Amino acid sequence: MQELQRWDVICQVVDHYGDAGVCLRLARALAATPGREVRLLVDRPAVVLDLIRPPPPGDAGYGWRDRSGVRVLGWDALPGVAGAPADVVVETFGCELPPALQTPPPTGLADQRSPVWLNLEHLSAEAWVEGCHGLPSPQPGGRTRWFLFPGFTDRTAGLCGPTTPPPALPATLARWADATAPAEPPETRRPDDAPRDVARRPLTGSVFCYRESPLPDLLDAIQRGPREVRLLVPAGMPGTLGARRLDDQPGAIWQAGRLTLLRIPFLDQDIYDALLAACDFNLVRGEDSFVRAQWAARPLLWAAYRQAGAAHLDKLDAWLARCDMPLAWAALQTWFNGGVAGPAAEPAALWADALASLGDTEAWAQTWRERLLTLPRLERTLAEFAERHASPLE
Ligand code: TRH
Repeated sequence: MQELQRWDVICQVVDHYGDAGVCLRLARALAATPGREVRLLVDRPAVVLDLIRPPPPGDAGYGWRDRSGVRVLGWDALPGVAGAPADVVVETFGCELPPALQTPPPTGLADQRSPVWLNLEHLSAEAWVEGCHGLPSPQPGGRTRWFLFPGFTDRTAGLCGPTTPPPALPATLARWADATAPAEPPETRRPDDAPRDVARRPLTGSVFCYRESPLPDLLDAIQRGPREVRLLVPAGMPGTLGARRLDDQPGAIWQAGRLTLLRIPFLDQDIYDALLAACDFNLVRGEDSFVRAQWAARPLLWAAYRQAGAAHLDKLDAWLARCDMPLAWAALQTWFNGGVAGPAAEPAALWADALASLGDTEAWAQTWRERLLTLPRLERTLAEFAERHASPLE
């Protein structure tokens, strides 16, 4: 067994937080193996730093040292700090290598070999992924770039594991996440415009979706629905939601009917994971929060990242077929993503059905998490794959 200790994870931020979020998650998981040195090389370090609270020590010249030991570096800083070439380079989502890494390391030196060059692709539950996972792509100069695909079967690279141990929620956030506890300032306006399900405790949900998601329609349904719901809305999510206006200040509240919206800060990535586990259900998006919500083992509503030709609906259908969640929640996902959810799909009915099957969906979420625990762990798959394809030391 060779010892591949120096890893570079390469990140290019295309939009939002997902590129940075997936790469930080992977870099941390890789760094958990003792003796491994992991650098996260990112074109826009500020986006990675947004996910780490409090901010890690460091600066743009040296880079920032994350609490996991990962060193976060901007592509700009690379020529000055290049140091020894990595044993493994993990490009993500087909991004180009930063210019400083495009020249292969010199060969013929005692302890030098070409790095293993991996490209990690986006997550999908679609069947074609198994056929593409692990394929080589020969490159000019005799190097090989290997394509690895995360996924939901043991013939893919699997998923990054759950955060262990799960961090505790800060006290204020824990209070906000407990819909049975009063939020500050006191909630006041409660027009009696919907049948109230007094036998049931209020629910808490978190909300992280896209501007184009039909969130205002879902909020209308919740507001008029049978059950009290408090939704936690992170900073950065729009506060204008249909006729509603939620202030940006953490702790701000908007309330009417069965619905309370409560603004929370944008959280540290690990604390966000803990929040997902503390909520009764979660609205998540993209890739990383989608996976974390599944590890959290709570009912989830996924806003898939919209793609040309409605390719995101193929991704959604493939995941729904694999995870076999209760039909009412599956229909809610399809509607929320712009698909055809059934003949009578309108948000109020979809929400009422989802509430009626909440207990079944909670049980499903636990079972599905158990299934995910049997999958390969992404960080291990990458390490084992790199060991198998490393060139021998010269
Ligand atoms: O932000 P996303 O929509 O990201 C994306 C990107 O658009 C990307 O280009 C695309 O490739 C990908 O989706 C499919 O959603 P995602 O993937 O869930 O990433 C969000 C990250 O932000 C995730 O790591 C969780 C983190 N996060 C926090 O750390 N704190 C918070 O408070 C919240 C709300 C999120």
